[in-house]
Amino acid sequence: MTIDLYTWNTPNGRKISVALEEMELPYAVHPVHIGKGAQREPDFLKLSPNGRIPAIVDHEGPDGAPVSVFESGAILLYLGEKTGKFLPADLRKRIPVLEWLMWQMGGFGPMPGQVHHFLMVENEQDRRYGLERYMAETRRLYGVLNRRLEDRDYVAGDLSVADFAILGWAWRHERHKVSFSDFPNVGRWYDRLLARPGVARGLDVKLD
Ligand SMILES: N[C@@H](CCC(=O)N[C@@H](CS)C(=O)NCC(=O)O)C(=O)O
Repeated sequence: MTIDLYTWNTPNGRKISVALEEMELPYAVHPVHIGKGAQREPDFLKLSPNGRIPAIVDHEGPDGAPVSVFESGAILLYLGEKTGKFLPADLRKRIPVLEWLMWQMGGFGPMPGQVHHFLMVENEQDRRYGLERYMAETRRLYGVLNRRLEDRDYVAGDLSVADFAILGWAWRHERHKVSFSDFPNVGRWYDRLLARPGVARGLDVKLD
């Protein structure tokens, strides 16, 4: 049965369309126009109480009854559990997937997100302060990722939901002014992912 995906054309939204495509799950996109405040409408808040996209409704939940999930990291883990794809069952193998997924959710998203914000701030002094702080942290995180990818193809063993989570933000590297020429292992990982038809479909599908 089709999964309802409530989303918008943003990094956190793209993580889920990529995962759904790669997992070959049927889904229907319901655009939530965050520029017009649709994320604060009462019906959407019932699914996503934090008022942020993405959220999903799976009409065939764990016990066969519908279930809704918000927070992109929770959605990725749910879909991985549901399908048995891109999330190892073995605990030792799952640990790095959880580590790199949490690393993305806690830093490699919030930090470049602040760069996107401060790039639009009009006051020169405020913009400079914000950009200095958050660009430095964003570049530090790209450095961490670049070192991690020095001797491996994917961040946590086999291709996993952690790669999809990180990809959502790396997909916007130009917007937060990062060049892959400074982080060549990240660039190779990015090209490897984009060469996958499922990833390409997930990044292309219309979300707005
Ligand atoms: N931690 C949340 C963050 C979600 C998030 O920040 N979504 C943004 C779009 S990428 C949003 O809905 N923004 C609307 C707003 O800020 O009001 C997740 O990963 O799902």
